[in-house]
Amino acid sequence: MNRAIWAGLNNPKLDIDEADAVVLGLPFDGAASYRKGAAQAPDRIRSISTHIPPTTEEGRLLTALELRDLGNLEPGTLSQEAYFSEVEAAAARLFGRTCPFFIGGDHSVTIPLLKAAARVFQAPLGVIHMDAHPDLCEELAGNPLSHGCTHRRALEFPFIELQNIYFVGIRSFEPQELEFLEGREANIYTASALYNRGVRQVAEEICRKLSPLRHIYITLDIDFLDPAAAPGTGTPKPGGFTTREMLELLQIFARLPIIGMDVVEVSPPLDHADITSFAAQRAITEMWGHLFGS
Ligand SMILES: [Mn+2]
Repeated sequence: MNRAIWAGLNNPKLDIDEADAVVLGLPFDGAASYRKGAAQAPDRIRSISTHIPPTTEEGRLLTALELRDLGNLEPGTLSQEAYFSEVEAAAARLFGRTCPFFIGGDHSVTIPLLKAAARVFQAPLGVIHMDAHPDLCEELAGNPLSHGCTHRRALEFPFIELQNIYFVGIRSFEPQELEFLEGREANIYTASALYNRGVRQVAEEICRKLSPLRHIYITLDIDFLDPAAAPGTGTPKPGGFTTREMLELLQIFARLPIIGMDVVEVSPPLDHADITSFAAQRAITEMWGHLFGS
């Protein structure tokens, strides 16, 4: 791995136990239901990260950050099930030792990541899901491991409960998701609710509600953003958020005990001027500033 990536912060020789944060690319887009390309995101986001300064938007220095980019875990010719076993094993070697940042791939890659986190910590996991879609389908296009099924699968794992998942920015439902949600109490913050109540107020409320939990994972589907701010994604939904609003939310969520984060669904071939890759890079590096900056 190239040292120049991530503003020159990447230290390829760093021991994982010494790292504040690690990056692992998961270039898999075999479970995207509409348009693919997310497999190219890890390399594209790394590539644009060579030119940024090692500072945050608020002028915090990132130079003390102990960071190692572990490269990509390539799916090769593996089946989705076999690849996910490898992703789970790789993630289980990282959780608890460092703070892993995973770059998808489509949103299905979060399934083995949540499974690994629950297995490692053996405690109720809080999940903040920033996305246009709730990803609560039983199956989509015949695939129970579709990117639209992430949390239906996650709910099958121990330590992951619907009441501890916070769905933020939702503005698209499959009929089967509405059926699933009927009669269940889910923490759905629709895009309209978020817009009308204000992102900071909603984020504060989520932090309060998640405060009893010691392990919080953030999964950021870049289609949380409006297509104007993130056109390069497989299933864009107009009516979303600005990059500013995303960063405000992340700033508040960073007060929680974050055990890891992923950014998924960036599709460089569908992007324009790398806007979407830059948004993803910004989410990651600003989060480093909140968690580890000086
Ligand atoms: Mn998603």
